[in-house]
Amino acid sequence: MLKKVNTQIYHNLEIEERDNGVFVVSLNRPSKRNALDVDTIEELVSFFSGAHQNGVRAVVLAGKGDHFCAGLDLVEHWKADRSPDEFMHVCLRWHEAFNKMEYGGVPIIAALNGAVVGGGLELASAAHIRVIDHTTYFALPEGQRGIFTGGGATIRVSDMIGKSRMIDMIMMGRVYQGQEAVDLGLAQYITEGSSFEKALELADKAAQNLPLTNYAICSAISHLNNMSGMDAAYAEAVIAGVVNTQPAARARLESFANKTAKRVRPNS
Ligand code: 1HE
Repeated sequence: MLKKVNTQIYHNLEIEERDNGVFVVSLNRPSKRNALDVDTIEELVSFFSGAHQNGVRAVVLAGKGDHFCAGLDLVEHWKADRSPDEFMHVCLRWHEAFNKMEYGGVPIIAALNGAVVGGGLELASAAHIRVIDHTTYFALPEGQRGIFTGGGATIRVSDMIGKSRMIDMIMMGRVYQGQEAVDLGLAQYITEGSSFEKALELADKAAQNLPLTNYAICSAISHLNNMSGMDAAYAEAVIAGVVNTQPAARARLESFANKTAKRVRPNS
C-alpha cells in the first residue's frame, strides 16, 4: 500500500506536491547558494529512500534562487576541521543520497540554473535528465580549492563526458555552458525559457509512463551498466519478463493492436 510523503519534516529542502505524483524538490538555502551541508544530504537520503513507495512518480530537482548548487558547504567543512575518517563518512552519506536517486526507480529531472559546481554537479549527475538554460554553467572548482571530488564525480561526471574531459575540468577549473555543455553530455536539454518550466513539462510527461516501466528505466539501466555483458543480458531478460508482462501494460498494447494508439513519427 502507498504511504505518503510527509513534507513537514524537511527544512533544507522544500517539497511541493503537484498533480499526478509529480513532486518539486528544491534545495532551499539560496543565501548559501544551496551549498550542501550535512543536514541537506540527510534530507535527500530521507526523501529519495522512500520516494517510490510513497507514490512519487517523478521529481523536478531544483535550487531556490539564482544558483542550483555551489557544492560542498566549504564553510561547514572548514569550521568542522574534520579528520579523514569523519570526511570519509560525510562522503559515504553523499553516496547514499545520490545512489538512492540514481537507482531509486523514480524519474528525476534536474532543473539547472546558475552555478552547478563541484558537489552541485555531482548531485545533478545523479538525476536522470538534466535541463539547462542560458544562466547555467558547470565546473569542478575542487582543483583550485585544494580538495578533490567525493560525491561520485569520478564515476558519474566521467561517465557523462569521459575521463579526460573530467580531468581537464577539475585540473584547470574549466567552465562549460550552453549548447557545448549539451553536446558534451552534461545535459540532455537546453531551453530558451527557464530550465524549471521545461523540467516540469518533462516530469509531467515521464509521470505518464507506468510506474514499473519507469522503475526499470531509472534503476535497471544503471545497474545493468555496472555488470559484465553476459550478466547484463541475463538480468535484462529477467527485468523485461516482469515489466513487459505487467497487467497495467495490457491496455496500452491493446490500443496499439487496435490502431487507436499514437504512432511514432519524425519531429515535424
Ligand atoms: C557557500 C558556498 C559553498 C557560496 N559553501 N558557503 N564549490 C565551489 O568552490 C563554489 C563556491 N562558491 C562560489 O564560487 C560562489 O559562491 C558562487 C559562484 C556559487 C555564487 O557566487 P555569488 O557571488 O552569487 O555568491 P557569494 O558571495 O560567493 O556567496 C554568497 C554566500 O553563499 C556566502 O555566504 P555569506 O554568509 O558570506 O553571505 C558564501 O560563503 C556562501 N557560499 N558557496 C559554503 N560552497 C563531497 S566533496 C564535494 C567537493 C565540492 O563540492 S567543493 C565545493 C566546490
